[in-house]
Amino acid sequence: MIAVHLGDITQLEVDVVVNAANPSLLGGGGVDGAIHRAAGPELLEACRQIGGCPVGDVRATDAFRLPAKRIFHTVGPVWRGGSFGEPDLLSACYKSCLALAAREGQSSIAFPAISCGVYGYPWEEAVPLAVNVVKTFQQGASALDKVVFCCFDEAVAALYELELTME
Ligand code: AR6
Repeated sequence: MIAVHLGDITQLEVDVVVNAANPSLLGGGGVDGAIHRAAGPELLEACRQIGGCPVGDVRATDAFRLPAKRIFHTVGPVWRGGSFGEPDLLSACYKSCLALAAREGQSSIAFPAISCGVYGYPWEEAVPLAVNVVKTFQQGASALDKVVFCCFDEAVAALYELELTME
């Protein structure tokens, strides 16, 4: 199933919480800052040991003080107008998180609206892209039976709901 949740991703009781990180993995503002604050300082140490992550890829850590089991740190593209490969890179974020969750045998995952804050990706474009990638992934077999789109903004949540009702 695919669900939409309006609220704070750090509170969700899912197997995997996805973080919208930057290539250093050393924390920042937005959802990244909220996840680091809620998980505690051990998260920064775990991220430091990983040593970074390219745009479109994912790195996993424990979730420390979050109710989740794992945090998947993915790095979305910075929006530069849309003709610099941004859609492919944003798709790659969702795909790499879903594939890793499947490899780990996780059954639930929550995504924030990757790149839609500081990185400036228009959410009107990012939301349909995210929904399409997840729907396509769910046509294959995996243990992942719940995907949550978690957002802070009612308009973004409403667009997710709308996209989910469309074929
Ligand atoms: N729960 C759910 N969604 C949230 C939360 C939360 N606690 N906090 C923010 N959002 P952003 P980006 C939403 O800026 O655009 C960081 O500094 C927010 O409303 O967090 O990928 C990193 O270190 C927005 O819709 O991520 C990078 O440098 C969405 O999460 C950079 O920001 C993503 O906004 C990444 O920028």
